[in-house]
Amino acid sequence: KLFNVAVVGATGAVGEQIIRLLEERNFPIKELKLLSSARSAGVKLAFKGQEITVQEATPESFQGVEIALFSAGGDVSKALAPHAVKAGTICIDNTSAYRMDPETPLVVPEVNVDKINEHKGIIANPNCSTIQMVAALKPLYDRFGISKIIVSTYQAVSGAGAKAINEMLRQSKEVLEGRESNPDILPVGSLPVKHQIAFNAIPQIDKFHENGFTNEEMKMILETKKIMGDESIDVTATCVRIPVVYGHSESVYVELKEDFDIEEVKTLIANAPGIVLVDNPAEQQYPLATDAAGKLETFVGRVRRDLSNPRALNMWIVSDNLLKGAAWNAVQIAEYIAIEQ
Ligand code: 11C
Repeated sequence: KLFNVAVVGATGAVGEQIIRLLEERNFPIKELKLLSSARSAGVKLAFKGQEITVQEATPESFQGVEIALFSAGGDVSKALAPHAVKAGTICIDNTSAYRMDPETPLVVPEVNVDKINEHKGIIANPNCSTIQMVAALKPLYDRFGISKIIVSTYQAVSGAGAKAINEMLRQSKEVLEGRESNPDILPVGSLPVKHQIAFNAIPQIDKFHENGFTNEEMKMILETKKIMGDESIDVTATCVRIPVVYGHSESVYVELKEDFDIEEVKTLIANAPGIVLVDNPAEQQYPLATDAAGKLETFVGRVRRDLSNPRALNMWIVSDNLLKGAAWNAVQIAEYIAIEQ
């Protein structure tokens, strides 16, 4: 069966990757509709040797569309996804708009693919830093159970969009040339205070909640429990922006519920779907953002038993935040829907 597919946010960093993956994976498409804000409408984008003109996304855009992939920001999803659902479209939403809605499945196919069929029109794609962590921890959860996760992230500027990439590159040049650098976007475009990202580490991704955690940290905490389907897992997170373009890295401490053999843990990780174990300290081999960039998999290394808690592990998890963290996870969900129909 071939599908009428729409990409909402087609000209954005994630939209661009979605279109490339739909082409590379030879997704069964009858017609591809590319949608964006009025500002980007009229732009022509290539798909399988054809030029497709981007149209403005409106509530009427979804007539006849069977699958829509949204990545144009939470406000656009909130405004348009209900119209798409009314038109009979299955929406895969890359934004945070519906993730914690109890009616909406939050899916990482390697973890909870069975939830896809419970959708009521919308399937939410989790936050990038959450996806790679739960994908890597799932085999350990299934075998030993997990009681606690402490994660610190080292997140790429591409997570904050193309403008943040440009800002980091511009500032790096300014600093190297001894000029003053004027932060403009990071840490949060809509907040008044800005910080230099070049040659720096900023412990703020998204706005602060009253509890002292940032929104990115709260996403990691709440989404992990929902995807794993286990509210009893204690999760705490510190999310940090670093001057890397593509690929989020994470230092993860995880307490298991049962005793484990470290070699079995490594084997479980190495055999898990979508995960590559890169763990050879003798040869200085471990996951690097520069190696993960452009790849679909999640890379895990530095796997070691904790020294103070023998039931705990430490590890390093890296993945391309625009691919497994966004576009690829969404296209994977679309592939499951296509197979089911
Ligand atoms: C970042 N994780 O790296 C964010 C970007 O909820 O989908 C993704 C925001 C989201 O800044």
